[in-house]
Amino acid sequence: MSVNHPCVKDNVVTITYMKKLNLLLLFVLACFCVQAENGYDLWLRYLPVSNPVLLQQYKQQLVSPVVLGSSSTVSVIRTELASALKGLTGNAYTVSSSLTSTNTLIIGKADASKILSPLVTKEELKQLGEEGFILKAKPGKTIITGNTDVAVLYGLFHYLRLMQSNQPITNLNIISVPKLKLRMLNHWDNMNRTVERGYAGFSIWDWHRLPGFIDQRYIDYARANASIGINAVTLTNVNANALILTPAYLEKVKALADVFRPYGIKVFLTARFSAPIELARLKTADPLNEDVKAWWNNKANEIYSYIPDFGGFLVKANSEGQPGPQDYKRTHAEGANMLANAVAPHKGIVIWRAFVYAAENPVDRHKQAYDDFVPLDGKFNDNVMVQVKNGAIDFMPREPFHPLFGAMPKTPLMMEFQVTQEYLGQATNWVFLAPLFKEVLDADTYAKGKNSTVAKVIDGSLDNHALNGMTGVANIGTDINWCGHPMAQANWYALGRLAWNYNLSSDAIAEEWLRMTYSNDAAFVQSTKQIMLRSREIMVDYMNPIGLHHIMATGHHYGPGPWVSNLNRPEWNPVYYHKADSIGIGFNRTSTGSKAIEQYFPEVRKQWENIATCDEKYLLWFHHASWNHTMKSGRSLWNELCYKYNTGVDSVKWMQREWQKQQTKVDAQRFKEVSMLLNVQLEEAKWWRNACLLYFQTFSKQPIPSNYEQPDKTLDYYKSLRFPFAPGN
Ligand code: BDP
Repeated sequence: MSVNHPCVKDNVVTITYMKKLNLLLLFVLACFCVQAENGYDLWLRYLPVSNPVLLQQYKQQLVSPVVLGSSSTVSVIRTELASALKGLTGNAYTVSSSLTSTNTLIIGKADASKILSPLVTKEELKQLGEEGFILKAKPGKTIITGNTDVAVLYGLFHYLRLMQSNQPITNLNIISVPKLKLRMLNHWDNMNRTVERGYAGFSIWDWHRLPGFIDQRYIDYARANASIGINAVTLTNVNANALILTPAYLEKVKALADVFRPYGIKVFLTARFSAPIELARLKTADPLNEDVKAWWNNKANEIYSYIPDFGGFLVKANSEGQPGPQDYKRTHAEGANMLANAVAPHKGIVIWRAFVYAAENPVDRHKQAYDDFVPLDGKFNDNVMVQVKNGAIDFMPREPFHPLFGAMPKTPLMMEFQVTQEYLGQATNWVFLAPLFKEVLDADTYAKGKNSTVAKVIDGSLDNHALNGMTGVANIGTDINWCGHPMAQANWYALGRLAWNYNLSSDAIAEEWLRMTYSNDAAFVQSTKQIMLRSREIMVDYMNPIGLHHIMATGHHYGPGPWVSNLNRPEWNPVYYHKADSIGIGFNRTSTGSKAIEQYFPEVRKQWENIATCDEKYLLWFHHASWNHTMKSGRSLWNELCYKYNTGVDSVKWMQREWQKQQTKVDAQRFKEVSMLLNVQLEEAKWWRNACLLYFQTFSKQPIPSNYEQPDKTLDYYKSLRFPFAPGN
């Protein structure tokens, strides 16, 4: 339910009053249905509560709501509350702004009224910080409060979530404080509105019509983010264009920042390191050059004159052809600190990416970021965070956690996940990513003994860092349902929820998302949740089982391409990663191979370094295993590969069967869309299986066991497939 719908005009003038009314009603209903079922409303649908007992309970509590205070955020709270209550209960509530003794729902900052303060203790308020909230039931009333208006907005969304997912709202006593301070989305949006690795249409930033035209989408985007606690966004691609830093574009960025501010969202920009050369014709972008420093200082001042609460810069430097400090023989720290000095007077920060690897460097790509960054630990300014991808290669369907986590105790490390499914089926496959995110966050680095999880590294608790955060590369575009695949919205949702509280289970996240986005029907939720929870493992099976990785086709990364070996940079070729030969398959990263395993702490190393005991999820990640290597199942490696690929395909068939059972529970449009996409997913799973097994068979020289479906095309056929216009590339 977008809050500011364009209103429906009565254009039926010649018919009788009753007919007119009926028609109008139908028209409004039709509009509502179309609007409601195309996915645009995300998890903020606010559909009528169908359980009469609950509805009665809710109505009792909602008799007389009041929202205290006055700010742009308070206005947002009022509008959201009124719209949600109307949707959920069917009643139009008047949300008052002054407190009376009869108010049953009191919403506002703790200092907004003398009445609110005594209802919560000083200790509780202290615990909340700036963004935490309290939902508390007192005799005859419920309060939603926090120390800031934005905290109250978060509290409201939590309260609405309870109703949307049919939870009781009596006797509430909830204190919720975010685990991470920066909860972010990185848009890889180009200024021409294409989206790098975007599979949901074009960029939602309509640069050409900004700043004059404010698309309703910006507002609904901000609402959606606030509802899951996301409080920061970078608008532009990490492969940056310096033009975003020019006055004409800063005006546009300001317009977006103004829209987002009431929702508690700060704007960041990506900074192209060579901008002083490109925009001001300086001869150099050397971070130690005085003119360069002055240029960035002035640029920062200029940006803050437009956007006083500008978050800062996100930088990809000396990676995949991007300019950076190493072009001038300076370190990443010297580059980051120069920019950090420019934004420091304004309380801005610099987020410097650790995703670096160089074509000239013959060392295993897995090791390069660690080699570059660990020596710089302690050399970054206080307002710099280093942003590390979850794994050392690149957002694979499964990767061991990045060895940098735990290895730079003096530097706040920020987590970078990829929400857009570049390597995970793009917009045709249904894959719920919370289990992937959780697997990484829960992994133990052993940096300070047992229970030094990645989550504790990034929340700053392991090493006492004030700055901390987590980001996701956004999967959002102009598609009516925002994310391409109707089920991909769940990944945006999961990113926000886990950044708020990484202790939430994948199960809980899937359940709340399904209830709000689809239906509270218990049987539907149960079955569909199972599909979601298994979906990532299913994809690993038919795409990259047993630790295989980066065997996608070139460039667009759509579909299999394990045979690719002709790209300029060795580490861009899939053959670099699987190393299949007549003896076996897999990348030896142990002490007899690239030694990448030595970048992990000894307790972690122990889990993986012995081929006989290595967790088989990572077997081919760390070992070159022989085709006849005996797996824990008793099968040979070759037979296990055949088994995994076929299990993956069979499991997609299971997903289809389970989904078909939901037909009566789901609206027609989304049911059909998901059904069609599952058909595509099955075809793609078979394609992956057939192409990979046929190709690896040229090395193993063993048959695909006859109990499995045999490939119906030749390897040459799969090799010949081309997708020149695949999206996101
Ligand atoms: C890779 C993407 C590429 C990005 C790069 C990055 O294929 O488009 O620019 O990551 O994160 O996964 O910088």
